[in-house]
Amino acid sequence: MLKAKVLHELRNSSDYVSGQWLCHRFNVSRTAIWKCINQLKEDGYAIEAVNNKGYRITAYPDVITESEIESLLIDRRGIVSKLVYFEETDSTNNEAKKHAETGVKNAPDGTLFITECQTGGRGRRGRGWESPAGSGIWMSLLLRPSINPNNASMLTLVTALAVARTVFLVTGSRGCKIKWPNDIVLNKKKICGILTEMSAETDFIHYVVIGIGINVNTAEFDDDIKDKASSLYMETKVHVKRSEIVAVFSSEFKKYYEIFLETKDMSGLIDDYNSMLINAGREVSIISADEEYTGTASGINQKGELLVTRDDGSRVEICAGEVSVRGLYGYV
Ligand code: BT5
Repeated sequence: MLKAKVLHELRNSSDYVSGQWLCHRFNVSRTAIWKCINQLKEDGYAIEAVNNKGYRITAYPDVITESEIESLLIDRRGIVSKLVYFEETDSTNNEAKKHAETGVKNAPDGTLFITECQTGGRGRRGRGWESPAGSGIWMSLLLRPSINPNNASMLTLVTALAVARTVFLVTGSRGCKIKWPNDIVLNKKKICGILTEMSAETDFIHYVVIGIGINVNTAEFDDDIKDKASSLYMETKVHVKRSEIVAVFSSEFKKYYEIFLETKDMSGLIDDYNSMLINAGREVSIISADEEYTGTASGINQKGELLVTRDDGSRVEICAGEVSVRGLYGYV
C-alpha cells in the first residue's frame, strides 16, 4: 500500500523528504506521490511542502486507518501478519470469525481486524461493549494455534499481560493491573476488556479470536458504566496515539505468546502475571451458576486458574469462564 509506505518514510525522516526520492524509492509517478500526500492531508496529517526540499509531517492525527497502522507495522510487525480494516462494523470479533471461516489463506494466523467504530460491540455472555468512534481501540486478533482447546482460555491471560505491559510502555504508568481473567484496570477502573472466542473440535482448534477493547482517549462514559469504566487519558492525563498502542501491543503480545507456546501453559508467565494481578491478596466474591462465596485470591497457577482460599480455609482453583469474580466492596 503506497500511502502507508509514503507515510512510513515521512514519519521516519527528521528532515524533508523529496518527492523525487519517493518516486524512485517506490517506482511510481510524481502524480501518485502527490495524490498520497493529498490523501494524507485529508486524513488529518499536517504536511509542509517546501520547494526544492520536499515534504515533512509537522502534526499527526489520532486516527485508526489502514495506512496509519500499516505505516507503524512496517518496522515492527510483531504478531500481526495481515491487517483488515473497517471504518465501521458491528463487531471486529464477528468480522474475524466470518473471515476465519473462509480459510487459512484468506485469514492466516496473526490477522488483525480493526475498526474506528463498532455498532454492536460485544462483551462476554451477551453483554454489550461501548465502542464509539474516535477514542478507543476495537480490534480482534485471529490465531490458529496448535494447542489443546482446553488451554485456549489462557490466551485471554496472555493478552491481558501484553495489554498491561503496553499501557506501562506507552504511558509510563505502573498503576495498570489485571483483574482476572479479562479486565485491565487503571486506578481500579476498567480501561480494557478482552473477549476470547474459539472454533474447535474436542482435540483441535480451528481458530481463536481474541477481541480487545481499550478506552484510550475517551473523555466521558454513559451513565450506566461511568463508575467503573475509564480511559488511559482520564487516568494518566497522557495523550497517546491509538495507532502507537496497536503497534506496541503487537510486539509485546508476540513476546508473551512465544513464551506461552513453548510450554502451552502459563508456567513461563506466572510471575509476570501475578505481579500485575490486582486480585492478589484481596478478598473476592466468586459467583457461579449454583453458588456464591467469598475468599482471598493469591494468584494464578500454571493452568491460568485463580487460586482462592475460601473463608472456611479450603483452597479452590477457579477456571475462567465458569464464574464472575468481584471485589467484596465494589468492582475490584
Ligand atoms: C468484556 O466483557 O470486557 C469484553 C469486551 C471486549 C470488547 C472487544 S472490542 C473488540 C472486540 N469486538 C467485540 O465485539 N468485542 C471485542 P465483559 O467482562 O462481559 O464486560 C462487559 C461489561 O463492561 C458491560 O456489561 C459494561 O458494564 C462494561 N462496559 C461496556 N463498555 C465498556 C467500555 N467501553 N469500557 C469499560 N467498560 C465497559
